[in-house]
Amino acid sequence: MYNINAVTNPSERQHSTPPATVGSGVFSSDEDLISVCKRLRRDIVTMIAKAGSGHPGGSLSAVEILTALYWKIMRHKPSDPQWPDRDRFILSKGHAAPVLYAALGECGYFPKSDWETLRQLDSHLQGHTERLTTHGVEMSAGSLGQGLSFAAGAALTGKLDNRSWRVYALLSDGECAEGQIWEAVIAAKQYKLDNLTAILDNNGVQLGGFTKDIMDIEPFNVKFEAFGWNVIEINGHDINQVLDALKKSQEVKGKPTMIIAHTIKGKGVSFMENTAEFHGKAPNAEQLEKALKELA
Ligand SMILES: Cc1ncc(C[n+]2csc(CCOP(=O)(O)OP(=O)(O)O)c2C)c(N)n1
Repeated sequence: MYNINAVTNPSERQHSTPPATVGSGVFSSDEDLISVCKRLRRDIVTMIAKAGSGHPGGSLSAVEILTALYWKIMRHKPSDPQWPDRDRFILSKGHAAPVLYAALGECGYFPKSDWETLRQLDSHLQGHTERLTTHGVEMSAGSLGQGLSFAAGAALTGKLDNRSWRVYALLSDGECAEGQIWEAVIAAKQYKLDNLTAILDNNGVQLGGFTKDIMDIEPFNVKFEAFGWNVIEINGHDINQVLDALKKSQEVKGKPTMIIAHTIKGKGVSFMENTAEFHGKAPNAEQLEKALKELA
């Protein structure tokens, strides 16, 4: 197990030597991405079931987005998580940590067996992401609304330092009720952050029900356009649409891009789809078996 030596004061935690699992190069894979997505979904439900708690719904909705980013779009080195020239991925919806842990584990940032320790006290895989303990995690998250500000700051840093790496940030629709998101939207346009691509996992469901019933923020497209962003709308479960949108965002000059990805919360597991029930609940043994059958 990847142990952080039971350091209890988070400020004392350090990255240990990265695991040399996939050589020293930039990650690349020719694997069929639809198979990768299925595998990530199986990883997610399995690790959450083992932990007995966690957030399957918003993890499953983002699978194609992370697969496109980590398998095809981003330049990153699992053997060197702090590689200065890496593209940065910011998971603003930190409760969806399992989808990021699944992608990072599959890419070789840490042994896959670490998933079994999800949410345990001495594990580096906490319920919400922690930058100082998990290889590949760029931002400690969990308090919604902060990730776009962090991403805009990173993108501005890249511009000021004249670096070619890009920043990708994943937001969620319920999260957009946070005012800080809109402050970041304004700032990213002001600083012409065309090295920033944000992706909105627009699954329409949050912790306690449908987003439109709790705080209706739609329509997103005209709002982001009015704030000066380039906006692309896609089906977030069509991997080719996700790839195309991400590539297009790399070509845009003078403004940031928001990809509104229409997704389904709990995608891939029938009884988790489009419901708040599995926002933050682990499947029991019987439900896990059913989920894995559906994801076979
Ligand atoms: C600032 C803040 N308020 C409330 C919460 C509690 N919370 C955790 S997840 C969640 C719902 C998130 O829904 P959404 O943003 O749509 O995410 P997704 O559906 O993609 O899981 C809430 C309210 C939080 N983590 N942070």
